Amino acid sequence: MNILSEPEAACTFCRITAGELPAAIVFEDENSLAFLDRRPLFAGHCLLIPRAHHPTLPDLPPELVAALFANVCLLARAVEEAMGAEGSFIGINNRVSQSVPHLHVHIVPRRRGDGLKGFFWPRRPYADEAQMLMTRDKICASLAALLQE
Ligand code: DGP
Repeated sequence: MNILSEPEAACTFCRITAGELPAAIVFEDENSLAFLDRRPLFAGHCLLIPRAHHPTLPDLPPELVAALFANVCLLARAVEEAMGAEGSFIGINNRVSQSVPHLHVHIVPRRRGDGLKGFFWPRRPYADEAQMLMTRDKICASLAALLQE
């Protein structure tokens, strides 16, 4: 019997949470689950997800944020230690470049000179100080509106 309802039934990560799909689980608690990414950047690359189906980080209910990020910290330490890494990359794709629409935090062990070229993003400097200040003001206005909701 399928215990998942739409859209969870169609979601790969909900199916992993429900035990319908296999995964190399490294951690679980009441609200979250972490498992090895099946297409790792490096061995030890983990994905931490909320058990409940929230598509992106902004969709995560505020009361779940602190616990999820406490687990990000815990896993970053564990993955670095377990893999003998010098550091880690923590990343979240929201919609753009997000192949599974269920919030997931990438926890990737890193070493200096490890060749991870995908994160050498081209930088686009502001044309001038005025464009930078206009950008600041637009974001401040959006934030003020959101904080009034
Ligand atoms: P992103 O591109 O940020 O949406 O990353 C999605 C990651 O999820 C990608 O690195 C591959 C991984 N992934 C997709 N499907 C599965 C799966 O069924 N099992 C596991 N373990 N990982 C998956």
